[in-house]
Amino acid sequence: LLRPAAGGHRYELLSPTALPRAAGFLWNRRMMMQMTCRGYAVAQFMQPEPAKYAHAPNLEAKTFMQPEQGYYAHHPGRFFYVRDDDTGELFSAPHEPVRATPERFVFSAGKSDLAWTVDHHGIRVELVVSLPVDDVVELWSLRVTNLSGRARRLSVYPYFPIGYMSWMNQSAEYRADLQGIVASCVTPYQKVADYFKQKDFKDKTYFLCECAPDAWEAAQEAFEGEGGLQAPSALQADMLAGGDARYETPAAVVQYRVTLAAGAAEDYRFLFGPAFDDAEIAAMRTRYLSEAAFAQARADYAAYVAEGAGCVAIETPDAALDNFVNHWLPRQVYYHGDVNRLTTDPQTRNYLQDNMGMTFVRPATARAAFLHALSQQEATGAMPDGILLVEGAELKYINQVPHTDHCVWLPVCLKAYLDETADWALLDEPVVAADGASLTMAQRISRAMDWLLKERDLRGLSFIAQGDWCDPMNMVGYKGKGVSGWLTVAAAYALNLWADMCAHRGDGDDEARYRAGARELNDAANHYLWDGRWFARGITDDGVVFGVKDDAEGRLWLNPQAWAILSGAASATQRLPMLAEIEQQLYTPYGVQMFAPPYSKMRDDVGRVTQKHPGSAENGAVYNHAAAFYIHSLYTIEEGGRAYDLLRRMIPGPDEADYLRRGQLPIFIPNYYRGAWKEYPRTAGRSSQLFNTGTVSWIYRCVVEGLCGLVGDEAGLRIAPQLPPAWPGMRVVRQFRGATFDVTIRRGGGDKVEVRCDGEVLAAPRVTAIEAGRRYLLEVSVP
Ligand code: CEZ
Repeated sequence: LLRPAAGGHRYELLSPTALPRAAGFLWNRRMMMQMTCRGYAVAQFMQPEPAKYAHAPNLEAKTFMQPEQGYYAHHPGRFFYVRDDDTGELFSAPHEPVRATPERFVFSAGKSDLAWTVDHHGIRVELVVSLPVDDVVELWSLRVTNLSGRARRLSVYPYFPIGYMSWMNQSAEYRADLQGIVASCVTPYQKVADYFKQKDFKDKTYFLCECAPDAWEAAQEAFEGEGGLQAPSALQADMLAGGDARYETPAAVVQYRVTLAAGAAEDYRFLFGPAFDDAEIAAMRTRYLSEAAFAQARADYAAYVAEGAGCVAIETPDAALDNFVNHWLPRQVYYHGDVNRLTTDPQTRNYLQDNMGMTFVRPATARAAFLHALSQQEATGAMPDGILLVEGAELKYINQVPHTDHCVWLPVCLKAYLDETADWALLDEPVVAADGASLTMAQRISRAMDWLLKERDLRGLSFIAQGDWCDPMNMVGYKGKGVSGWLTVAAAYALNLWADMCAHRGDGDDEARYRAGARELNDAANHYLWDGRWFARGITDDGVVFGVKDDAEGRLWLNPQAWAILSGAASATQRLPMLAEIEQQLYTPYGVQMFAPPYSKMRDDVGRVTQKHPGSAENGAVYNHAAAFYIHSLYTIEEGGRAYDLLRRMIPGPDEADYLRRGQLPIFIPNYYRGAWKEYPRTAGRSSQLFNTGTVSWIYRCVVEGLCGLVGDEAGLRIAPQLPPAWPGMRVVRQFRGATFDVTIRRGGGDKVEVRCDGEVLAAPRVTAIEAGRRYLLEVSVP
């Protein structure tokens, strides 16, 4: 059904029906595309806001990537029909729309391309799509091979639906001068001001052919006719009719007639993408549409993706885990950090956490991002809801809703960066904000911490306004009184971390002040929110404590527990019942749920989270971001066994039943797997397929710092691996401050970690005076 290939660099899925929504994704700095194994595609590019060039007509909030994206016959996709011109027999690759049962099917997701091999009735179709590094265009190659042992007369028809572009103006035609189909539209608008914003939009979608086709059709309905997409009417005729689309829904279909001798093959290349005008289309053709240019673009793009290689390579008893950690996890971290999920106003918490991940890939990017974020700090010390990345960007959607947690992420993410780089000079960098005030980074973080201390009620608990980390928890505090239990302990954790950093900088007064603030927050949490066996999630505007044992729904929430562990609010005695209750109430075979039981109806003193489908997203799914916090917290209290168990459940597979249930390839972590394990067992474990998630930076950190236990400090590398109980050992190659650490970890007889460095026993498990460029051999024995 599924297997790694090319030493883990690729994953192959051998059925088009078993995991129908299984998909791979590609991105560059201007665009992204996600394609399912069956040929459906969601692609968007930045102009500068996300926009589409192949359209589905009926998506609400259509610039979002949707969880569990639904696909249907007319959904955008990239399809290739093949007809036997003698028998009329038809099939299509990758699988849609004909859905013929192939003799062989391989969907091969690579790091820098997606590929398919589909055999049907003696004909092999091989497809590859890749992207260039810095342009918005899909590079498609197609090879058709005759395996049937006799000559065949075929028609080959790429079919790239363009879809409903605009109710104002849309059309398409074949352009002999450009050798392809060009569709044009006017992005709809009504306000005059939008004309000026949109007049430079790329309102053309082109499909270019390297070799002139024999025929074409540009109108979707004319192509489909009465036959439907499984047997389009236009494919009943000998040749496509050469039609155009005049205020009709455009499609790009071309026909090649080819006679293939036994064993012979034919290659084709195509470009698909958006453009402003003909000149741009012609330029793209010149730049990319040749065998040599494709090869060069693929090599360049592969090199770009390879820059996101991360800082560890592991060899453990679990080969599937190794594949994921060595190849795919850093790729996903890099995607988030390098292109900020292709938004112009990332949520502040996302921006900071995505850059926390970048610390392990390219620390200079993280550094610049922390400074950039702080340059948008408000005069009050508050951080805005989103960080604007380009000139003219605006805070949109969720960023217009006031959330109160953004300051927390500053010390939290900085901690990982400082551990990795020891770049303490960063804190003395001047940062000028919009009001012209120039403060050092350290002063700005202090202001942010002061803001957190100020935004509390009389009990000392943190106000939630219209949300904290949990976006849709929008009605706990919209009247101005409600407080967040999670934010209270998260703020305490942030203050403690900042107090540590102040101490390190020799700033004793600040250290004392923030330490005292953290203590107050922790005390308040214990006083008002400890429910006997766990911490409550918050207190509503009307004074109702929720996330407590008497709640029939939303009884136990993971985040307050994870962060109470991190903040120190939870004593070792409190942790015992907490961990036990989490295991009992929240564990599923697919990971740990964000809370349970899920809400079945609106609770208007909690908010929109209760309206999501039970078990989906924040309403009691295995929300991986929340699970990652918990895993991280477990590593900090040396619960490595529990931590690893949950970390492993986050990755699909390796057994077939698990793949079928999740419906996803082990090439990314989705933002959630369905929860509601007790209420809706049939759908539990199903992947959201959404690869945008704050999870990955945390999981990478958990692997490096927790599992491998290779954490930096101001002068060296500390070594404290936390092997899962069943493992006899593992190997790690860790890049750290320019040096390479080749680490062999074995379970030894002792009762503490013992390290030999280049053969010599170290007095403590820590390597100092690290020399860049050197290779260190570490032999580590763990209890
Ligand atoms: O968005 C994420 C946010 O990007 O939800 C997380 C939050 O911490 C992240 O910053 C948890 O709430 O209903 C909503 O608005 C949702 O909150 C989504 O937009 C959610 C999506 O899952 C996108 O990844």
